[in-house]
Amino acid sequence: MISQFAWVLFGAGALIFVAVMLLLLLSMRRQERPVRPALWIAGAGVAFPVVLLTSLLAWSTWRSAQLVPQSSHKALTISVTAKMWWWEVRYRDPRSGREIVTANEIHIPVGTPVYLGLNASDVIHSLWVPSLAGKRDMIPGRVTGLTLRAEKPGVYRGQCAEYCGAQHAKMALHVVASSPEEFDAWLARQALPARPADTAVLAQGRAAFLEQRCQACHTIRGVADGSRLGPDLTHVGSRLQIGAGTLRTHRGALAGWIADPQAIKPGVFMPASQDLDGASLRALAAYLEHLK
Ligand code: HEC
Ligand SMILES: [Cu+2]
Repeated sequence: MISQFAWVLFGAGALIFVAVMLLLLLSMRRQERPVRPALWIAGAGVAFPVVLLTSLLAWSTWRSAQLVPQSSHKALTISVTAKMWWWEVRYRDPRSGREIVTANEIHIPVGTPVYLGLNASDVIHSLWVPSLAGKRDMIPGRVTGLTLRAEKPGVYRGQCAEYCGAQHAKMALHVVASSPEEFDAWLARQALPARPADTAVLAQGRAAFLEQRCQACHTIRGVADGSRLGPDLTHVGSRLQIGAGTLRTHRGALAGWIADPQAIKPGVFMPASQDLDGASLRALAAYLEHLK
């Protein structure tokens, strides 16, 4: 639709340009005046542009009103909050009505329109998933919206498209489109509290999480609820990447991130845990990886 727009406006502009050039050529070759100047000015100088520009304006206004059918009506609604430098994603659990919070990954069912309510909590960001939709700014204190629809299952990468500080480049996200059944199963798993730590190593990892006071910023539902300064980690092991599209989720990446997030995303609002001993760090990484 946007390309149709561009072509119509470009075509009309090109026609006018060619016509003016032809008239210019004619006027240079002929000396006598075939039309009275007053008529010429009123006709070609006033009436012609008024009629043409008004109709183009009317047409483009009418078309742009159809451009974004922004409605949450009957569509699945997901809210996305942009933060420096990650994305908080919230769903409403259809069973319990409770909120499900995740990060940096938007799961959607294919073939249905999905309405994203967009907001930002610090500076202006912009959501851009090039394969699915245009950009939409995310502005603190204001809710904007964007309707997405994926026709094919797959993983679509998105990126913050409005400069928002040091780690703007490492503020990516993934839209995961799957069949409605798979989506429902995913949502049901996300609604569950964190998996229990049922081995000695996992229990050691969970203990390290609490000892290091990670819960000051992170929630693991069922373990430590509350803070939302950092991404919800209840199901962090199920996500494709950590650090907003920076590292693939696996034990090694988690350990590296926890030991020194500043080396991976300098300036990030998470302190390094350099006083963790090796065994506890490994256990903590294993514990987080197991939170599927
Ligand atoms: C001062 C707040 C704060 C503390 C304390 C903190 N974090 Fe974080 N953490 C963050 C923020 C903010 C992010 C998001 C960074 C980004 O991607 O830009 C983050 C990201 C993460 C991620 C990646 C999550 C994802 O989905 O991308 C993991 C894993 C993590 N933290 C684990 C921990 C662990 C384990 C501890 C304790 C040793 C800890 N954090 C302590 C603020 C904190
Ligand atoms: Cu940005």
